[in-house]
Amino acid sequence: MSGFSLVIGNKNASSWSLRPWLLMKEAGLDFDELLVDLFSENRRRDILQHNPAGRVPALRHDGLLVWDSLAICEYIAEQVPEKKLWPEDRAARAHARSVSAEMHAGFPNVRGVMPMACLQAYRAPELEGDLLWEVGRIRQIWQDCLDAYGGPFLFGGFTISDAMFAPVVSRFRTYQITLDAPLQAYADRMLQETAMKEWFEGCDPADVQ
Ligand SMILES: N[C@@H](CCC(=O)N[C@@H](CS)C(=O)NCC(=O)O)C(=O)O
Repeated sequence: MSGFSLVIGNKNASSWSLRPWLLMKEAGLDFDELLVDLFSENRRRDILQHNPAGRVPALRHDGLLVWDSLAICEYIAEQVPEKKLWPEDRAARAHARSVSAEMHAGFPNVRGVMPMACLQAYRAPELEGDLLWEVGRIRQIWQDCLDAYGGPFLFGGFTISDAMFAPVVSRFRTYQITLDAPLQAYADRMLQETAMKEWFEGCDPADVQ
């Protein structure tokens, strides 16, 4: 037993689950995975057995329950401070927290029009209105970070911010969203991470919204 148990949804579709799962893998943590089928008619009952908030992901550790993807990522960062899952520099850390919170709370059009479907390849949606603005905002966030911290990840080494944007990287591939070369290089770098590939290997293409 590793001591960590992470409750997650179907890997092909559960963007919220991917974030802490990826962070824990990148941090080299050993953990048990508990899978809940979000496409089952019993999903609410099944999730409630783990989390009274009725959502995945949720983490059990040391007698504690931690739920919500960003709260779990924060908790993990505290468990392994030597992994520097937030940037060490105060200003960079404030920046990383801001873009992570922005991703966590925002981008409803990206979520709604382009649900995560890791193994699928779909035609690009019409980029207009609020969707165009949100995609442009993500491009801007990534560009600002890569310019300021020099890559290869948003804040240099892999941080919580990369985990928070990982589902967007997958969505941009699925929906063929074009990116300038430095941004595509970042997305490709993420897609080539061993842990991302492991997540994709665990996906079932039948699990689509
Ligand atoms: N803000 C939450 C959102 C979690 C969430 O919405 N999870 C979805 C799956 S990706 C869920 O549990 N859905 C269950 C349901 O709708 O019954 C987080 O960051 O963890």
